[in-house]
Amino acid sequence: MQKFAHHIKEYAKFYNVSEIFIAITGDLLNSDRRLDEKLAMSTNRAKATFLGVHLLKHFILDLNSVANISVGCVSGNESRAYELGWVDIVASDNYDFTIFEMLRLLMPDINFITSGGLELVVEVNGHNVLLIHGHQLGNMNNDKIAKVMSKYARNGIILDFMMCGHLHETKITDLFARSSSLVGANSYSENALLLSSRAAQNIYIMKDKERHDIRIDLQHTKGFNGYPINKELSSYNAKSLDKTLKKQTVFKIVI
Ligand SMILES: [Mn+2]
Repeated sequence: MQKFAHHIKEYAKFYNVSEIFIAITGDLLNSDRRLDEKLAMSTNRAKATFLGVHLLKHFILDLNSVANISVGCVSGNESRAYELGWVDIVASDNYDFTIFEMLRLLMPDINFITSGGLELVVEVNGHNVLLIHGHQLGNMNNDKIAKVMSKYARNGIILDFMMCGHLHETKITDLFARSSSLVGANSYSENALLLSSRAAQNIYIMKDKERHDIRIDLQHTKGFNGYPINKELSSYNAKSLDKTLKKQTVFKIVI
């Protein structure tokens, strides 16, 4: 995230940007309903929620040092608290919504926008942009994208652009873009979906009538130490590389 913020700030300077909209497209937390996920989890959902809030707070403040910030959020499928749902009351029973609302409480000077559900349309510098997680979009081919666009057109909203995530692999086209994941591939995307991918995120520069889409590679983080959350990591008892290496005996008997 810190590396991503570094590159956002570089592009913001290059394009003389004064407003940044952070689009959170869901799945801030992984699910723990499958055995694979249980074995790979670093901590439980409640603790991961707070760690997510701490990390995103640092990220937002970092970007806020160069521009005004708005944040939008939709819910994903993995981050659901209970069941995957399609009505807002079920869709918002989701850790994405929880993390987003905690950030809103923590940061009253930042503009937070959510529909509380699975889709959100935001006008960014004249571009009508749909935020959607992507589990609704199947293989995300052009037919699916056109269907979503026509659904909105029937309600009088002409979408200029759609952005999503979900598949952990970058795809950028003229009217639709998907971000990879900050964590890169996971076992599901790599071994079940057979998608080879790298940690990456996208930046979209919205100019008056044009858009520049940029993929930022985040696979390697050399030179970045990360945001200072060591205190929170230990208080929320997350698994760390250190903890897996250091085995301490409870009682030391010295003779
Ligand atoms: Mn997902």
